[in-house]
Amino acid sequence: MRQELERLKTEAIQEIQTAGDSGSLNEIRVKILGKKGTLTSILRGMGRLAPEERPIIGELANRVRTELEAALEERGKTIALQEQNRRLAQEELDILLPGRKPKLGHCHPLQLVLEEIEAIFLGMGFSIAEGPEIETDYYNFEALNLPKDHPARDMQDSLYITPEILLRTHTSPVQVRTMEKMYPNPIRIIAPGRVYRRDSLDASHSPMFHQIEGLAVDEGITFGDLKGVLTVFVKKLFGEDRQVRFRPSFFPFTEPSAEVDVSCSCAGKGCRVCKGSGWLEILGSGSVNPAVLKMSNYDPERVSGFAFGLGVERIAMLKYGINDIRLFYENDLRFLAQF
Ligand code: 2NM
Repeated sequence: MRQELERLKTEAIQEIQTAGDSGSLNEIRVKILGKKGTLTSILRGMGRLAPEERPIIGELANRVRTELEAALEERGKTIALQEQNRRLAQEELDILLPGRKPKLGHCHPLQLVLEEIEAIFLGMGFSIAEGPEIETDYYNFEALNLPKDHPARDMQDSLYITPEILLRTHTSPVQVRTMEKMYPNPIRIIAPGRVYRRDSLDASHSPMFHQIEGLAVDEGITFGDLKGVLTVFVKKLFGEDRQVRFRPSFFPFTEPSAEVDVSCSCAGKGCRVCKGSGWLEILGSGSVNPAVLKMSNYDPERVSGFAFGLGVERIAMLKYGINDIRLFYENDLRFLAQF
């Protein structure tokens, strides 16, 4: 039995030291030390030994078990290290690989156009004025020479909250409020902001859109000042090579009134945007109607003024070749990321 144990030890150590991976090492452990293993089956023969031999063989068997366990542990460590080295060599982790760049946010196209227009007028000495989006009938219509029975204030076109309160249909009420506040001083302001009309959303209409209106009031202001300021504005916005055209028109709050066109980028050859006319309509304007000045306390015999209004969406659509106003409000990044 002593010999059997010694042979088992020699053979097992040999086997352990040649085991190539953790799987086969574990198989060896089970084969020798397991419940049905070689060592266990040898010890089962202890009963046949003489009583004085049992403690000696018992002690030897324990030593063999301890040595084999130590050999298994040692080989296990070596194999684990080898396996880790093999894995690391295969993985090829490139720690110098650049990271993924996060996408930077940027301005909405309407904000870009709004800021561009504001910068041009600030450069000509105008200030920015703001006012409420919920207005009274007086500021939105009455003070702008649009009395109750005027066809231009058709209930069908405005969003009323009560018979006297509505969502502003233009930013002109801001200019009326500024005239009240500034009287009797001269005024040079632009009023940007949201305005509301009772329209259904389609490719060219939205119930909410953005306007910028301008107002200058002072002694000696002429229609020539209006033409000069708006010509500079249009050329700065669309390019010095573009032509500007003033076309007679009518607004209740200005007299005389003019619509302003810019020459189309097709240079008159005719395209879909200008519908072959060679001109794009971009704003309305005029000399402030003396009745409007009078309602805000200014004396039309002492001062005069000019005013204008434009739609920010319309300008942005012309500038960037956008054919559907709804694109501004859908927050589709495939659209927004292009500006
Ligand atoms: C326009 C066209 C022409 C305008 C007039 C006034 C005010 F308050 F001075 F009377 N504000 N805005 C005006 C004039 C607006 O929009 C197409």
